[in-house]
Parts: sequence; structure tokens; C-alpha cells
Amino acid sequence: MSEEALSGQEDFHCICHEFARVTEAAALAAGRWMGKGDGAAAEDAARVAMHKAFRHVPIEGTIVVGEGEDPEVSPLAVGRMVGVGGRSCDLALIALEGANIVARGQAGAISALVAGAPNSIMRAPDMYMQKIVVGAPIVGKVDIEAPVEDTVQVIAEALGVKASEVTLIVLDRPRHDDLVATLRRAGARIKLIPDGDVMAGIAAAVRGTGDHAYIGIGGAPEGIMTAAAMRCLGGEIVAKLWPLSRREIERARTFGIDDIERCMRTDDMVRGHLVLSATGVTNGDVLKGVHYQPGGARTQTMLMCTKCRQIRYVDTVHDLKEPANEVGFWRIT
Ligand code: VTB
Repeated sequence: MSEEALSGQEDFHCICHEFARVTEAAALAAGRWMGKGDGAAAEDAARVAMHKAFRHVPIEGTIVVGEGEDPEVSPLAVGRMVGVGGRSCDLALIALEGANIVARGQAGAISALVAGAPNSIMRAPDMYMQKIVVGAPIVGKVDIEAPVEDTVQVIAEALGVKASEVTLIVLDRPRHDDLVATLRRAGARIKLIPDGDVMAGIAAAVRGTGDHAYIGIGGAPEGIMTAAAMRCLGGEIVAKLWPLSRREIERARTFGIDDIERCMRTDDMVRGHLVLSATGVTNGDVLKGVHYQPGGARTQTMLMCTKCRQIRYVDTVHDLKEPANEVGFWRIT
């Protein structure tokens, strides 16, 4: 199947909008769990809703980055097929990025998925990945092997600001204590986040958020999702897998990754035309979360499509009244 298959170049009828419904469904389900202290339940709800929503999408989608690695156990696991049939595509998905964020009612949880032509998305085991994510003005300038002090300097120069004016997002984890100390010595401003490094990367690449880069060690699946976002946004991820054991190195080999030390850039992780849909679950700097209103809910989705060459903010009011009215009455608040 050619790369055109996803968007059907012949008549240029792109189906990217279909994917927004899928992340919206997952976000609507997860949003109900905000602040309830149960991240696992929020995640389960998002997964069930996402899986159900795929029943209406005209694709033959193969999950290459998914929810778990055992297709027997999880319906959204790597290797499972979703969709009602149609165009063949690869999918990378995270039904709920930031389960603990939802559990605590904090900022920045999303539901996200990426679709591309077959073999356009890297298969990677569920392990850690060291990443630096930057926006367009800094593309090609950062190096994952460079000392972080130098990285801060490079970012500052590319943006035309002082090192003390650069804002970096870092996952709040003990493994980042040294990194944070070094960044502080370099003078940078730091935003520590509890979870959600896909959204952190997007925030760094989108203008107007005040965030300039995401740096640190997070999940590899999230890294691949971020690579897709960077392709759509014109930013860049530089990354390296971060195995914790010999077993993980061997597992990576079964995914065809022989050189675990390899430095990767965006194009090593994703290629060709891509669609990325991300819907806010809790309010964040880039996306609003699910808001409830009489008889329904409102969601905000960022739908990026390289084929359509569009980034759309899809603001959707969902009629959730039961039973559904034949003629809807809308009060958009
Ligand atoms: C990050 C973060 C995710 O996993 O990738 C993180 O962005 C990495 O794992 O939201 P640890 O939690 O072990 O640090 C998540 O937190 C999802 O679990």
C-alpha cells in the first residue's frame, strides 16, 4: 500500500478528521475520573472508549505503538488490528497520557494517536528513552550527547535570549535530580511536571506557551508519539533509548534495534505523511480539558495532518443526553 493510501491522494479525500472522534471518545471517558484518585480506572475507561470508537473508523489499522504488548490481554496492544476496514495504516496510540494527572486533577493530560502509512512509525519496546524536544527555531542545533549546559546555551542563542530566560520542561523524577541541578547551575528556568511528556514536547514546539524545550528520560512510546508531533509542527526530537537491563537490550534487538546507543532524530522514528490527534482531558497550556455542560460536554482537540498541511483546533460540543433528542437543542457556553 502506498503512502498515499492513508489520505487517498487520487481524489484527495483525507480521512484525518475521523481520528479526532477517537481521541475525543477516550478523553470524554477519562475526563469523568478527574480528581478521583484512581489513575488506573481513568486509563481503563479511556482504553475501552478508544477501542469502541475505532469501530467506526474506515481503516485497517495495525497498532505498532499501543497499550501493552500482549494482544491476548489488551485490545489496543501492539499487533492488534482496529477499524472497520478500508485504508491500511500504522497506528501509535496512548489512550490516556497522564493517568496520575487525571487522578489528581492536575494539568496537561491528553488522549493521543498517530496514524501513518504502513511502516511509517518505528516499532520500539516499552522502555525508557532519553529525549530533547525543541521547536522550529532550534531544529538541527541540539545534540543528545552534548553536555546539558551547552544545550541550554545553544537554545538561548537560537532564540536570541539569555540562558536565564530559557524555560525547560523536565519530568519530576528522582532520576532527573542531577539534570535539574545542572540546568539550575546553567541558569535555566525549569518547569517540573508530574507526567505527560508528549504534551510537554508539543508545548515546547508551539509558539506562545513560553516553554522552549523538553529534556529528560521518559517512555519510548511517548517519544515516538512526540516524533510524529514534531513532524507536524516543524520541531524536532533528538533521542536515545535508555535500557535499564541487559534483558531490555535484548528485547530491543527483537524489534530490530541492534545499536541501542544510536542517536535518533525525528525522521528516524517516523516518516511519510502523518495524522496526529490529541484531545485534552484536563486543562493544559495548549489544550483545554473536557468541560461538562448541561446535557453534554465540550472537548478541544489538536488535529495535525501533514497531507492536508493543516493544524486544526477542533472544538466539539458533544450531545450526551440520554435518550438522545431527535432534534438537538444547543446551548454553547
Ligand atoms: C513519561 C510520562 C508519561 O511515563 O513518559 C513517563 O510522559 C515515564 O515513565 O506520562 P515513569 O513514570 O516511570 O517515569 C508516564 O508517566 C506514563 O506512565
